[in-house]
Amino acid sequence: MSDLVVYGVPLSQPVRAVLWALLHKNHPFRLELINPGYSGVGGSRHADYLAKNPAGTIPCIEETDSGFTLGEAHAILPYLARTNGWTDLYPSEPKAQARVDAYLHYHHRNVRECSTLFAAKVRKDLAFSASAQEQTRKTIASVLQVLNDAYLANTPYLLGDQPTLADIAACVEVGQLSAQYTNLFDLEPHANVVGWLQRMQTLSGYEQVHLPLKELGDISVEAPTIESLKQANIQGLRALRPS
Ligand SMILES: N[C@@H](CCC(=O)N[C@@H](CS)C(=O)NCC(=O)O)C(=O)O
Repeated sequence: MSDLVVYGVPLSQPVRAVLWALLHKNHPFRLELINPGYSGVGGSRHADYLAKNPAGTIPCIEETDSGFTLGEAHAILPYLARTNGWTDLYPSEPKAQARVDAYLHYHHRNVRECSTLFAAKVRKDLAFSASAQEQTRKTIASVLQVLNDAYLANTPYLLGDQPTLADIAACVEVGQLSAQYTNLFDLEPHANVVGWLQRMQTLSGYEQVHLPLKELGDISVEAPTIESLKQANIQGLRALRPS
């Protein structure tokens, strides 16, 4: 079997989605650290990395035997599912599969906005104005309503009785905001979302990929230091190593 390399850092949401799916399916991989937004060696904007993923973002995967590389978490997850037969997470029945795809497309510029609040605290190199953050909060509020009142109105998971790639992608975004982790948004008014997040905690791999967030803790009042971000990523990396 080809060795699989995942490029990224454990604190990144789309990286965590890919790692979680791999851990859940007991699929071997190696995480190689790539710093998001950094143009030096080991950064996502360095020429060596851009040759693997022209978007300059993490995650990216590489299959060592063929040299095949692929960026974009929502291309990576279905690719891994298709090539490894993960039909529980990504059903092969066309209509059920299309529903997962629809969520994965909806996610961007909607659920993914949860990370803008996170980035505003941790990415000192990016400037997020107060009005932009206010707009982000409005988007998150309306997204939570869609998840709560539509996706999760009648089912325990977003698309039915079992978790799929859609749940993994959504959980890494929404869950990070909870009081248990960064405490950046009040999720409590959305009971279906809160119940779903609790159910997602029982999915294998959850603990490992959420360890860096636990390490980081509440960042709602005080933005984390570079050192605490580094420590959180180190703890996240340790959690992925076989004991
Ligand atoms: N659409 C991409 C987004 C990935 C993304 O935004 N990753 C961030 C880290 S969480 C990144 O690499 N940022 C690099 C930069 O800001 O230059 C995906 O889902 O894979």
